Amino acid sequence: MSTNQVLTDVMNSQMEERLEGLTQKMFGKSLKNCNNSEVYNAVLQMTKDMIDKVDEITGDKKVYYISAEFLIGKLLSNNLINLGIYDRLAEVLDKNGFCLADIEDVEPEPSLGNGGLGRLAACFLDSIASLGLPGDGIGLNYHFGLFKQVFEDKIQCAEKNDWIEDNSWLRKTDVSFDVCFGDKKVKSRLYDIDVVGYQNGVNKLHLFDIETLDESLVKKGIDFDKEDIEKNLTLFLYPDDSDEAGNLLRIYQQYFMVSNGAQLILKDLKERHVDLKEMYKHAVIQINDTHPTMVIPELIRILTEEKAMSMDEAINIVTKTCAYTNHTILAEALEKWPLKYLEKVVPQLVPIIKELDKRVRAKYKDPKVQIIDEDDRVHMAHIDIHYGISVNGVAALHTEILKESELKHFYDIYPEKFNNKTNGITFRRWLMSCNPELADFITTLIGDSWKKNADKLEELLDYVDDEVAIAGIDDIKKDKKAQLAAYIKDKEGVDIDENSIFDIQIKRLHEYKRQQMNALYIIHKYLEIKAGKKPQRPLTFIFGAKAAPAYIIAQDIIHLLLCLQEIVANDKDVAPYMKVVMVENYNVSYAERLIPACDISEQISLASKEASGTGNMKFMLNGAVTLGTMDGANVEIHDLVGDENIYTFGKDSDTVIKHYEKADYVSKDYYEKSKVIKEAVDFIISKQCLAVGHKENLERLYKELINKDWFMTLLDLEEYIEVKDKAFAEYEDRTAWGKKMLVNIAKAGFFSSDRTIAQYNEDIWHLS
Ligand code: 26Q
Repeated sequence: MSTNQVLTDVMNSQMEERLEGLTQKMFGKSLKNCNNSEVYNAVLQMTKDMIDKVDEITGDKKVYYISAEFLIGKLLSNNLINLGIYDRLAEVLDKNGFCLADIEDVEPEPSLGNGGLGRLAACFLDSIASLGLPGDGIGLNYHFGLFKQVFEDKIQCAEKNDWIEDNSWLRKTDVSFDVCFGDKKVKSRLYDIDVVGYQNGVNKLHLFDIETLDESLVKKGIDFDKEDIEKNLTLFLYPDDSDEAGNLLRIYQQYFMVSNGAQLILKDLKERHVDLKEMYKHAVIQINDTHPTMVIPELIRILTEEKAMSMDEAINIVTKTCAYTNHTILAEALEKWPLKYLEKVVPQLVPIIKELDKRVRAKYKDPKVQIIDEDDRVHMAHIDIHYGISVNGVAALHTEILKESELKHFYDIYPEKFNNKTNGITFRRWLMSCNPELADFITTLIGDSWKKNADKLEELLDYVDDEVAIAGIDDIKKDKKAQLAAYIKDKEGVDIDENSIFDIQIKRLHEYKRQQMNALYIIHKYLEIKAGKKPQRPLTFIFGAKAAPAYIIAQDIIHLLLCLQEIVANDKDVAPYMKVVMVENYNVSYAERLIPACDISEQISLASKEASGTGNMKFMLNGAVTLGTMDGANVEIHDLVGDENIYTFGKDSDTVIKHYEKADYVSKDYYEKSKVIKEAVDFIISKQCLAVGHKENLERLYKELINKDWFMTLLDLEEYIEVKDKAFAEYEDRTAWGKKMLVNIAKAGFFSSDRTIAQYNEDIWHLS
C-alpha cells in the first residue's frame, strides 16, 4: 500500500470530525449550521491540509511547462477525486444536509486561459502528476481572467472577471525575484497551486505576480491604464486577438513570466546541486506556443553574463534544454515582435537575439528561416526552432502540414527535430468528475482499470450488441440532458425540450471554426419548417463562445446567433420543432455540463485550420457522435471509430491549401450558383432579421460572406446541410445510434492526456 493510500484511508475515516473541527475553528459553529460558502471554505482548508501531507514528486530530471495560460477551471472536484476522498465527502455532506454539487458551485472559476491551448496545459499538469513524473507549470497570476461575457441587446459585452479570494488554492510563497525591464526593476512574488496526481504525488503550478498591482486601475468593462507596469503587469489575461496582438504590455508580461521562470529553474537546479553545464540532463523546458519564447535568450543571457559561460557553451546548453510546441497554422497568429518593441521593453535581450540571428544567417541563406526579417521583426517561432531540441505539432494532420508547408523550410534543415504529439484530455475531469454516472456505469461493465489505463475502454466493444448496456448508456445521456435542460432554464431562462436532439458547438468564436456555417444551417432549417417540411424530432442547437473584443466579425456572428435565437423562439410555426440557445459566458464549468448532455458534437472548422481541437475528444468520451470536417484530431477520431460512427463532410485539407495557393476561391460564385446558399445568406439581411437585429452588424457579416469569406464557409455549406440532415435522420434508429455512442466511448482511450504525456516523456523529456 502506498503512503498516499494510507493518507486517503485515514482521511476518509476521520473526515467528519475534521470538517467539524474546521467549521468550529473557522466560523465558531458546527458543520450543520454553516452556509454553503462556509462549508466550501472548510472543505478547501481540509483538502489543502491533506495535500500538505502528500509526497512531492521528485526525480533526477524535471520538466518545466511554461505557458502564458493555464485554464485550470475549478479545482475542488478534481482534487477530491485525485485524493480519493470524493465519495466519502459527498456522504458526509449529505448526512449533514448539504449537497456536494452545491458546495462545488461556490468556488470561483479561475479563467486563466483563452481556450484550447490553456486548457491543454491544465490537462497536461494533471497527467504529469498522475503519471508520477516530476514536472511543474510556470505562468502568471492574472487577477482578472478571461473576460466575463454578458449579452446586452444581443451584443457581447466584456466585463472584468475576478476570481481571487482570501481563501483560495493559491499559496503565497516567500520566493521573490527582481525582473529588469531595461533600467526599471520590478519585484515579483510567487504563488503556488498544488497539482495533485490521481492516486499519486504532488507537483506545482507556479504563478508569478507583483505586489504593487493596483486593481482599482480597472474602471469600466476591461479597460485600464496601460502605462504603469508596476501597477498593471498581471492585471489581465490577454484575450486571443490574433490580429491585434501588437501591444507592448503583452511583451512586458511575457518577459516577466520567463525571467521569473528562468530564475526559478536556476534556483531549483542550484538546490539540487546541478552543474549548469549539465543543466539539460536535469531540466527540460516545454515552451507552450511562442508566448514563452524569450526564455531562450533570457537563459543564454544569464548563463553568459552571470554564470561566466561562453556564448557557444550557453547556446549549446540552452538549445538542449528547450522544446517547442506549435498550436496554430494561422499565419496571423504567429508572433512577430518589432525589434523596436523589444528594444524598449527588454533591451538586455536584444544583443542576444541579434547574436542568435547572426549565427543563423552565417549558416542559412534562406530568408524564410531568419530570426529577424527585413522589416526588423523578430519571428519568435524561429528562435524556438533553431534553438531548441524539438518541434511538435498537436495532431497528426497538423504536424504533417507543419512539415510540408508552414514550416517546410525548417523541416528541410532539421527533420530530426520534428515530431507529433496528438493532444489529449484528462479523463479525471472530462469523465469521472463531469459525468460520474457514465464513469460508474462503465466501471460496472468492465471494471475500473480504465481509470489508470485508458486503452482499457476498448473492452466496452464486447458490449456493442448488448441491448442492456446500450440502453444503460442511453439512459445516462437522457439524465444528463435533463440536468442540462434544468441548468439552462435556470441560467438563461430558456426552456429546452429534453427529447429533442442536442446539437452543440462550444469553442472560441473564430471564423475558421465556422460557427457562421452552423448559423446558415439553422436558417436553412428554419425556412424549411416555414415551408412545411418538419423534422422528425425537435432539434436544439446550443452554442457557447466568447469572441475576442477586438474581433469585429466574430462579434457579428454572435449577434446573428442571438438574433436567430429570438426569431425562432418567437415564431409559433417553428418553435415546437427547433430551438437555438447561445449560452452566456461559456467557460470550463459550463463545458462540464454541456459535454455530457450532447448528442451531436459540431467540429466543423475549415480543413487545415484547426490544429487539433480537444473539445472533440471530450464529446466523444461522453458518447456524443462527431459531425466534422477532416481537420485536426477529427481525422484521428475518424480513423479510430470508422465511417459508421462519425459524420464527416467538406473539402479536405489538400484541396483547401490549394485554394489558398491559387487564390481561386470566390465565395460569390457559390452564393450565386446555389439557391439554398443564397436563401440562407440573404436571410441575414432580410426584413425579418433586421427587425430584431442591428443593421450594421448584420450587413457587415453578409458582405463579408459574399465578398471575402476568407475561411470558405460557403465552400462546404451544401455538403454540411446534407450530412447533418443524415445524422438527424439516423438518430431515429435508437439501437444503431446507441452503438455509435458506445463505439465512440470505447475508442476514446487514445485521447487520454496520460497517453500524450507518456509520449512527450518518451520522445522529448526523458524524465527518470
Ligand atoms: C497572441 C498574441 C497576443 C495575444 C494573444 C495571443 C494568443 C493567445 C492564445 C494567441 C493564441 C492563443 C491560443 C491558441 C490556441 O488555443 N490554440 C489551440 O490550441 C489547442 C491545443 O493544442 C488546439 O487543440 C487548437 O486546435 C488550437 O486552436
